[in-house]
Amino acid sequence: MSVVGIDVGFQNCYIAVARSGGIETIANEYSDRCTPACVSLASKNRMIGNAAKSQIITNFKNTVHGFKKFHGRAFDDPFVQAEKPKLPYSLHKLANGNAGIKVRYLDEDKVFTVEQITGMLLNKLKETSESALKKPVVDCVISVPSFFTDAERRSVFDASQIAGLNCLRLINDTTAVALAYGIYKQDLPTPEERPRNVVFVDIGHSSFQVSITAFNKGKLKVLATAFDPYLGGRNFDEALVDYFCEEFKGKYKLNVRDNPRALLRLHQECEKLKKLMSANSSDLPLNIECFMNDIDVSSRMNRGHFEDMCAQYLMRVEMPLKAVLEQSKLSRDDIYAVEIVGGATRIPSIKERIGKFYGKDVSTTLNADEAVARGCALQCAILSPAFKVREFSITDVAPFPITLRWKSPTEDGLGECEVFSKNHAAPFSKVITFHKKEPFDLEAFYSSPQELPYPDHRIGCFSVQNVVPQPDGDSSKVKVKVRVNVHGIFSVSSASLIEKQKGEGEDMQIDSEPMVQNEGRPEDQVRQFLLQQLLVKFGLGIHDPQMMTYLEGAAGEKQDPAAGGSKPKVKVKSIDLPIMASNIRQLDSDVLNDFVEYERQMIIQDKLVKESNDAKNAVEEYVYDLRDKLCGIYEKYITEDDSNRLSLMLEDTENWLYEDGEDQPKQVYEEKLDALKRLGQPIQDRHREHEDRPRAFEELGKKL
Ligand code: ATP
Ligand code: K
Ligand code: MG
Repeated sequence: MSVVGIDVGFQNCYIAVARSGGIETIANEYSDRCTPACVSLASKNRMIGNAAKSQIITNFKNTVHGFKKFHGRAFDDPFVQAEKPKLPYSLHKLANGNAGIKVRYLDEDKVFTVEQITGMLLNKLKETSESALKKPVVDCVISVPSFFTDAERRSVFDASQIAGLNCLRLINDTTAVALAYGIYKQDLPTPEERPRNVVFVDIGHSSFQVSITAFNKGKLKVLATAFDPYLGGRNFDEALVDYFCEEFKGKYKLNVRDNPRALLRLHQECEKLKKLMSANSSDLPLNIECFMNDIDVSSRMNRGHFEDMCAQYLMRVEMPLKAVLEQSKLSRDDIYAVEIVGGATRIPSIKERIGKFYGKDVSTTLNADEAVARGCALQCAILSPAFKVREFSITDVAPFPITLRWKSPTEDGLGECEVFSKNHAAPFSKVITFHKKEPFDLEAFYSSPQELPYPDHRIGCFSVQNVVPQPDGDSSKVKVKVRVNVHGIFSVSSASLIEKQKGEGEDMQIDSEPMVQNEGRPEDQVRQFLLQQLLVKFGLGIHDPQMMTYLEGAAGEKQDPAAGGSKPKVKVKSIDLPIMASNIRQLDSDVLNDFVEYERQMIIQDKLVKESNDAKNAVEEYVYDLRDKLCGIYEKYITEDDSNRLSLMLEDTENWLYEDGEDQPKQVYEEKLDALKRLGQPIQDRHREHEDRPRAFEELGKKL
């Protein structure tokens, strides 16, 4: 079994794998450890990663990038609407209201969901890891921003399934970084000692995340997380683009915003300039040849000016740093180190502000680009039964509080209970007891919409079915298990009805106030989750709520904590109740299956195109090679007549390659190559024989 960690960035993706020597970040076929989060659709095939990035300008309408934050979002979502005018490709409202991506593919208009696009990207990353490991890759751990809500997480998870991956955990970026930091540390305090508190800051292309994590030997516990989901390196690129657009309007009378190609080029140049300014505080040039209307443009910029231009963004750096410290209830003196990762932390002014806020120099112990992927691979190794790693327990947090609401017959209609408070440990399960005579619905939602970086605070509705009164007409005790699972996804995962046995004299309150009990250690959920994964492998879909019930029944409820305590134990019979989930934002299983199948077809199509291209290149190479040799080393081994005839044929083939032979199936090229080889091979053989003869004599001489 392979162990793979994937950092799916807004701009850059990294893969790390576990090998016997340890965790290793791997390079793709371009010897690049970074694979751009970019997918380009064309009339014959798709290009993904580096190949797609080179299409950004030439095929701008069909080259998709900057899509990570469309996961789980509606077309009408304010964030999506704000992004739309900035995108070189089109968005389209899907039947379910989600944002789809409209492109031309195989000479047809086609709308892909963001799950499909990320699925394509993940599939590429899967292939890259397969060629590095030289074996199939299925199990993996994928990173997501810590502020991703249920809908966004479910959407990324669906994407992983489209790519044929078995995602063992969606792990928060900063938690992956914390794991990469802590697992090899030999000098962590013992569990009895005060923990070592470390701040992790990750500022990427699109967002800013920070966590404070407490380490002891063998474990890490995230204390709090904070974020600015809309602050990242791209804001700084955009500030430069805005500035130069304005300047070129006056200086060259150019309306750059009307020309998507020029605008994309300016973006690329501004990003380069931004990076140069991180290393250099002097005046730097910006030159773009043939920028628009055959005009060359040039300008200058320096760090001081740049920082003034970006003051509004630089000002925002402090807020998450402050928020996370407050939530953790620690003081600056309690912080052992501030570790920074993510490309945008290389901006000197950002780095400086982070250090200044915590009153210490920031540390760059970790590889700023690869730490997330490495942490993912470590988590995958821990979860994989096939791999032996140091025991390390990870406790994350649920960043947004979650509330359940239900209809209550007694009160003014509604009952409500916050089941997970802000920064509650996760993964985690709880059991809530209801007293009910009939089936009931539980509405789950995020309790504080104002702090949610997502426009809809509803999570979903969970109907607890088959609830009946007790034979004596009393309400039944219904135990409902709610959980935030290893992916950070909430669900009402199981319910059971506790049947009163004869002789039980307990007073049942007809009361909808739930009793909340903490149940089990968080690690239990991981075990349950692995069991679930196992069942998925045996073909049981995880979209089936019935199965969820079965799973919980199989793995949980080893003992009933409510039955313990000082009261005498009463015999109870518990009946599992089915739960129907609705309004959950995830793909229906039949849609998902269609996408899985479609992805497979696209892979086959890409492979066909690649094979035919390779076969075509082989013909071309053979033509050039043989022609060279006919006038060179083969000259003595062919008659002039034959040579002329063959040359003519080579010329015909070359012309054919540019005309009718431009785009043919693989076999046509293979036949062409065979026909040429039938003529070329005898010449080559005669040449080789002649070359070998003196050598053979020499060898013979040596032996004699
Ligand atoms: P996200 O984490 O938001 O999903 P990501 O993981 O793709 O995005 P990173 O790869 O961490 O992002 O960082 C990319 C950003 O860092 C880009 O904006 C890039 O321009 C910026 N960056 C990289 N190197 C430098 C540098 N030397 N100076 C300034 N910015 C840089
Ligand atoms: K990244
Ligand atoms: Mg990132």
